[in-house]
Amino acid sequence: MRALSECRLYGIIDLSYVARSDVARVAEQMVEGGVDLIQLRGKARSIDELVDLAADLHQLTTKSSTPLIVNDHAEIASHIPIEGVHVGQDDDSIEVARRKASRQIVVGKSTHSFEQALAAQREGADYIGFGPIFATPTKPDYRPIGLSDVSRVYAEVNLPIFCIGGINIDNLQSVIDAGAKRVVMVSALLKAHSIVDYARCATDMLA
Ligand code: TZP
Repeated sequence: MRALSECRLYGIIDLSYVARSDVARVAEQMVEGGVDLIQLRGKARSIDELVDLAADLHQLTTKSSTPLIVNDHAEIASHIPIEGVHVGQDDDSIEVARRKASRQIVVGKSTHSFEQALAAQREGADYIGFGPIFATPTKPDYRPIGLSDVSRVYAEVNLPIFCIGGINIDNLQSVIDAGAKRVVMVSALLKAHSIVDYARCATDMLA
């Protein structure tokens, strides 16, 4: 399985953008375009539905050694061999997520400030999301934090850091110029005319 340290582009299959029937096609295109790490995110979906979807998805992602992360529900990792879970500030702690998974998995955490990033490192996260950098329709209630803390967080937090929030091909260079080495894309990638071409362009820029 690909190590987190090798991951630059993180794609999220958010079920508010992708129909259930389209999940496999989207994942295949992400993999073909060079997305390094994939998350399944289904806010308000039942655990049973997410277990079913993640099980199918994992059969596909595992062929390319692409780690599959599931948002929020660590217990899913006790049912199927996904590689990790991602928790938010208001979700389970990292310790609880590890306990619920009941085996060794990757645990990532969303952070929305430099202080939260440091705290996530102390708490034992394996990686962090840092943002939203820009305003985003995917998380409309969150105030964007901008680019000013990006270089500081990369300098002082010794974890893989994925900048997230409103990132697309048009502003990606500004995020890289601010010091970012890894990013998450959700809506930009999912709404792209060609997910494969869009992801290839992003991975080239992040190389
Ligand atoms: N956490 C911080 S911003 C965000 C999440 C899940 C959404 C990012 O989505 P998009 O569409 O890439 O702005």
